[in-house]
Amino acid sequence: MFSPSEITVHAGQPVELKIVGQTGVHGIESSTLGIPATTIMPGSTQTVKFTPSKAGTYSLHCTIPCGTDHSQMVIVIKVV
Ligand SMILES: [Cu+2]
Repeated sequence: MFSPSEITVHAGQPVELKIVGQTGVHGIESSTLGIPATTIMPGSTQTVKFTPSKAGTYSLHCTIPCGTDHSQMVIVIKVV
């Protein structure tokens, strides 16, 4: 699961997201938001930098099939 499962960022402002892998291998990607395909390994920290351009609510699904909870592994990024 992504924790927190929802974040709010500002359009036009660079965002630096630090993602800490706990268990399992997960992924995040959004061409709309400019988030490159990123794999998060357990025990590692990935830094993802992007600058959202358009306001909106974006649901990002984990890009790697990671187990029974995979279908619910979503992070909502609100761009305001
Ligand atoms: Cu996952």
